[in-house]
Amino acid sequence: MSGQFITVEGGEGAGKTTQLAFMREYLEQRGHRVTLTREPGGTALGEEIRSLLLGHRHDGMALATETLLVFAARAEHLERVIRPALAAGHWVLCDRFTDATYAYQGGGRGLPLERITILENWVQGGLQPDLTLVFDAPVAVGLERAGRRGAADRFEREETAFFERVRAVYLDRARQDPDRCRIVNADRPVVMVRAEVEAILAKWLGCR
Ligand code: T5A
Repeated sequence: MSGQFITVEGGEGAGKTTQLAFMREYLEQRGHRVTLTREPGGTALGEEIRSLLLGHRHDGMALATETLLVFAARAEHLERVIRPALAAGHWVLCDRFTDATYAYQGGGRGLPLERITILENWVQGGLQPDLTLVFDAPVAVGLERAGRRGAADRFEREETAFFERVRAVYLDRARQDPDRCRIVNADRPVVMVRAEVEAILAKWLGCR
């Protein structure tokens, strides 16, 4: 089987990174070579852009700037990591991708979604994830979990309504694209979420 592109999405503290470690283990145990990466970031340049986006040095950054930085990091990521890994037959597990831009810059900040689609078409040239898991939990639950990590980044300082809009866009996109997306109830203990993730992967692998 050729390389597959799997993304995980969801609001702050939904538990994506925790589950990605399990997903990697699950796939490697079944003989797949896995490239685990994240956005924004995943390359040296992308990680520098990440620090600009998440840090507080440019708190008042314009929405267009923020969105273009996200896609600049993504262009680099696709060119240097994602496309080469897929071409080499690796399974790419990516912590957030373009659904996050629709959710955060579109839903959260109010950027017209058509503008994101223009950038998506340019930068991705038709490449889309094969499977996307959307981890869904009430905003308060996710923020409480994320808050345990310490200092809030530039996004985590937004108000609750921002994250409610993010959540709504994620759920909307997942429901509109059921072939690609699976919604995971993340408001449960880690082991229960893991069991659902494994069941989704097992079923999906069985259909490939
Ligand atoms: N962004 C990103 C955009 O605005 N546009 C874009 O296009 C992209 C790609 C990235 C930020 O960038 C923005 C969105 C984000 O704000 P980040 O730090 O990568 O920043 O943000 P998150 O991905 O949200 O990282 P978090 O660590 O906050 O969330 P995770 O990965 O969902 O959660 P995780 O697994 O690290 O867990 C958080 C805590 O909760 C515990 C864990 O042990 C950990 O302590 N936990 C649970 N506790 C109880 N029950 C469970 N089921 C738990 N699962 C995990």
